[in-house]
Amino acid sequence: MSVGRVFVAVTMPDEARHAVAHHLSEVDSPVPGRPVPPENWHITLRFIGKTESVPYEKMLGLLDQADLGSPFRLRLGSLGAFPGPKRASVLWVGTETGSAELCDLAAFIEEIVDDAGFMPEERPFHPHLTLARIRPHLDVTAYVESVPPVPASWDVSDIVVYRSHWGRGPARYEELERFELT
Ligand code: 2AM
Repeated sequence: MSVGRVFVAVTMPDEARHAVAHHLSEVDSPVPGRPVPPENWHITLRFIGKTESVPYEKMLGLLDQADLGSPFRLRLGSLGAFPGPKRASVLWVGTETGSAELCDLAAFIEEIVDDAGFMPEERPFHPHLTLARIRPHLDVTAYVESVPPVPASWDVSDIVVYRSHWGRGPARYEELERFELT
């Protein structure tokens, strides 16, 4: 049985969403491309994609037993773009503090996901919060350079397994499970 399209992410409190939204609203030009609505902002640790229930349940069991490490402080930082600001398809905000912890967490979750039977992720992990998706690609160098580092921080004390629902308009992310960092 299919569980749907699944990913594991770090979420953020509403105050941090407001802080980022307010910061961006003070910039002279609008966010380029198709902005992700603030309620959908998150930092993906592992995108899994279409998922069957057997490896999914195994992954949940492994996450439940795992020591995910201690809570840590995350501070957002400067803007950037994939594959690069000159030809951007994804505009993001990076992390100033907590990057190493996010990388450790992503590597740990990768092991769990692989043990559960999913295909390994080949692409390197870059912690980022996607602000906009851009089609066709645009040069966002001027925009990225015009935005001062984002003054938002919060304590990461859990990770969330989401299911994404696509239709008309923005995606909807449904929280399926939450696992605490202790
Ligand atoms: P992104 O923010 O960099 O686009 C839900 O779609 C989350 O999974 C998004 O945060 C997205 O990252 C991430 N993701 C990673 N690989 C993906 C893929 N191939 N298709 C869709 N989303 C992907």
